[in-house]
Amino acid sequence: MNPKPETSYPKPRPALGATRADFPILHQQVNGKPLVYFDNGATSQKPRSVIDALVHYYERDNSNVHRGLHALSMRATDAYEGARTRIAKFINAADPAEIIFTRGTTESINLVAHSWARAHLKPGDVILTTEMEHHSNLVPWQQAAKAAGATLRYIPVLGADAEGGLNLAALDTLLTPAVKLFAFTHISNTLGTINDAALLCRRARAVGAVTVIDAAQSIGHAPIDVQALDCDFLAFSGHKMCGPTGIGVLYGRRALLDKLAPDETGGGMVVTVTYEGATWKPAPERHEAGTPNVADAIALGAACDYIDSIGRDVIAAHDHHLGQVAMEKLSAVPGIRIIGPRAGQPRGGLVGFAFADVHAHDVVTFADEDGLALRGGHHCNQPLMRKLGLTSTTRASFYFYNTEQEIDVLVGSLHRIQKFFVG
Ligand code: C6P
Repeated sequence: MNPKPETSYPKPRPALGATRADFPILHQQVNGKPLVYFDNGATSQKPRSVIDALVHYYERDNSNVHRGLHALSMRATDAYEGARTRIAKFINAADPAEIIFTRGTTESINLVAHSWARAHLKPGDVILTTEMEHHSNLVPWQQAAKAAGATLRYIPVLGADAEGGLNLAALDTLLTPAVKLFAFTHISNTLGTINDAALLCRRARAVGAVTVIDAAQSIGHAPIDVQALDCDFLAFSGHKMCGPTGIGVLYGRRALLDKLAPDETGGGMVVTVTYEGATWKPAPERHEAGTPNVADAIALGAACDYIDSIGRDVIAAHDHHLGQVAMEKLSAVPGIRIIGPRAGQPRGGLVGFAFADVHAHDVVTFADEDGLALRGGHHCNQPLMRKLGLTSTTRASFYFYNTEQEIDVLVGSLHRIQKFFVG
């Protein structure tokens, strides 16, 4: 049995329901029923303060950054760089230059897979990852391994429903000095498993492997301190933490980022250009070619402020609480198979489940009639689905604005669906 992750949960705060007032989108009817938004794993909703930050920028400050000496350009540059500093604080990075703005988790991971892997991997080297990775933290490593003649290995998941999480005992044989890079998810988007990121980074460091944490599902859901985790890279998307789509972050240790060759080249990231060649600026500009996504970066800073006004430990406790309530109530639905950690075990705020006789797309379509927004499919986890003997699951994923009453709507809907299809 794996040791329990180093996670403790304070009591959930019932007043969190009051945050719903901050989210204009939540106050609507869908198919004549109050919207129950349980698709937060795919993308979170945006509070008024984040929407206002976007509007304010476009109404007052819109200009290109770094290149202008006029008032608007200087204001836009200050706000853009201010957002970088805010985000560095949000994950406790030692230096704002360690924050590279990208389009999201996928682009962040690809940046490392292209730039770091191209420079450091050789035939015989090993990239280690896990069997529970999203395609965005799997396919880039397959491509990098193929290009370098390296091998990609996977830490297995334990149990018929992957209820045992990662098989940490396998680390003893898999995590050898041949492993040059270890990429793993913090929270699984399909299982809800919370991996002990600090432990995994410690183990990787002992063999000299560089670590990449996919924090797509944990950012904005739990406190993240990159210095305490002692990771080399951490990737996340703004849209899953109350921020806009189209903006994300690659955190990297400054020493690594400054040595990394840029993946994209062009304006803004060069010091000198001649007809023969060019030289690169240090991080972060070195990795941000072209006009950046200024407005969304600024709004991501506003999302950090909003989330910290609630408290990420409070959000983690609420996620855990709703996860446990959902586990208990969904277990009573006839014919349901729940994947991921068992009741009582740590789990992120999501529950994935399947019915033997009802396809996930039918579940989602029927639930939509009840105002529920769920997600059905393979969740960009095809190899894991295959391993579990499934083609798809339905997923309900929560955030701090969700309530226990909404879980009752889900349970009622599932009973109705089960009765309709199975009788
Ligand atoms: N998961 C989900 O519904 P992007 O698309 O770049 O913002 O995030 C990619 C990604 C990477 N890793 C994990 C663990 C993720 O969950 C995601 C996005 C969404 O689960 C869309 S498939």
